[in-house]
Amino acid sequence: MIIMNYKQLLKILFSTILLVSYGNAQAQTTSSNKLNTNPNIVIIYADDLGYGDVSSYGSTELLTPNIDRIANDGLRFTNGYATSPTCTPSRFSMLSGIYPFRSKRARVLPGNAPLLFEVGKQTLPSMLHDAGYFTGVVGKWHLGLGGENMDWNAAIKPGPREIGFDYSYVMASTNDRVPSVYVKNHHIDGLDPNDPLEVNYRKNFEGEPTGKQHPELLKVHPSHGHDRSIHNGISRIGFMRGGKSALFIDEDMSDDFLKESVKFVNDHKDAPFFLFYSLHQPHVPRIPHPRFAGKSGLGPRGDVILEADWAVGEFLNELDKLGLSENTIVIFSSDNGPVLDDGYHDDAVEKLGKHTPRGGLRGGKYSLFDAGTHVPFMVRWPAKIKPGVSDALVCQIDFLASFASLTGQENTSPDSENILNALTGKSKKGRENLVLGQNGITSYRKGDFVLIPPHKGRKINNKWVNIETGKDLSMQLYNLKEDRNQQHNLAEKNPKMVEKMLHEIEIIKKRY
Ligand code: NG6
Ligand code: CA
Repeated sequence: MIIMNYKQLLKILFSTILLVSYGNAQAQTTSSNKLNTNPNIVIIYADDLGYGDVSSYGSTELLTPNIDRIANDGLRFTNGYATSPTCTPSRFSMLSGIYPFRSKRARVLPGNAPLLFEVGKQTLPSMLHDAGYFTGVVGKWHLGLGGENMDWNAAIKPGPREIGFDYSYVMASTNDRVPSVYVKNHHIDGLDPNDPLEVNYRKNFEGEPTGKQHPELLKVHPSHGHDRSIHNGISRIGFMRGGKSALFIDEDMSDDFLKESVKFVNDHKDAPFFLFYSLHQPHVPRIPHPRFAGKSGLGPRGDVILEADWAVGEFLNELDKLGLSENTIVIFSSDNGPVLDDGYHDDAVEKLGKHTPRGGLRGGKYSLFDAGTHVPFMVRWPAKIKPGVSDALVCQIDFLASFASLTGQENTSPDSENILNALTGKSKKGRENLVLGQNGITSYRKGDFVLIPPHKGRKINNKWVNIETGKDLSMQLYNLKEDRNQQHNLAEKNPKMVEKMLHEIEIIKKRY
């Protein structure tokens, strides 16, 4: 039997109390650590969705209640930008933090283009991977894959995995460009080795029908281009043969990407994760699942926006179900502005009615005018962001520097700015200036002003696309705050300001 004196007993009692309180403190640190762990980050990225295409940005003809949830529960930016009025350059700069004008190849790429990124350079996913995130991309890629003359039946690399994504499930190019397949990590998903896939952008494969020669095989007809290989009753850009078991079904694409994204968050719910959920809607061909066909009254373009909105809702519900919503940053934006006829007869023009995809801005996809790059842009993070509206100038190119700052990583890009305080609503100030466009075609936003230097080329895209390109041989300067629709060119009256802005563009161009 152990006999203790009073002092010994007191000592044991004291250490027990210490132990218990230490245990409590530990439990508290663990739970507060959980709140303090880096938030998950999800970028939901629409393809060709305009500033006026969602109801939280004023659309009344087309209602998008699920996308609006992100805006209503988070910050809705009224000055949010993609860097470029087309897909590849915008995506390139969002993921690399580098202005697209710095790369000659950062322009709409064919479906057999090699990877656009320089492997080994910092990217948004590589930075987050280094910060301990599990990183993934699901959906449209359109940033090139592999090298020159790639064999689609072997390992496809370099690609997303080589620039920082731990997992990738991507559409190889665009839904209107061959090959019509998904690439899962390094391989085409569902490919039968006995039926290899071949791709060519110059010449057709013998015996393969094209949309041009066989319009009777088509369920959707091209209005311009898009008349080559036929798959699923739709002719596309480029030629392909074989790979039949792996070809995607356009009607299922939205469900395919949603399923993959839901699986991704389930698989990685315990680690901080970064997911780039890259929607294909409302890019052409606009082929909704039958559940959504005819639902908008605006034709397929409206229907696929409703479909995208539904998918966003399902995805958000999954985050709720997993208890992840509170500490997950969800960003919703678009890679460029809207277009109606982008190459198929799909009633986008005929059934537009009173809907205004541009939301009162001038131009659209392909345009140096504002609607080309000024897009819906919302950020939700219930743990840290108070709901509201922000007029700060923000751009997708800044996710790299901003999330590097959030996660304690270094940002190596001179073009990406740390605007974390603007993105989280702590500051009303975002960037001071922004260079928009791509190699050889740029405009410059500074405060409320935008300068479009002289450019040669068509003023209207063409009779189908019918969008003002913004190109003009004279200098253009607009005050977007007072003249949202860019009707009053102030360049002639403000030569000093023009000169100063031109000089600033040169300084930015030279700094890298
Ligand atoms: C254009 C295509 C258009 C679309 C665009 C890229 C024709 C006539 N037009 O060349 O349909 O694919 O490229 O769009 O082929 S983006 O959103 O991926 O940049
Ligand atoms: Ca696009």
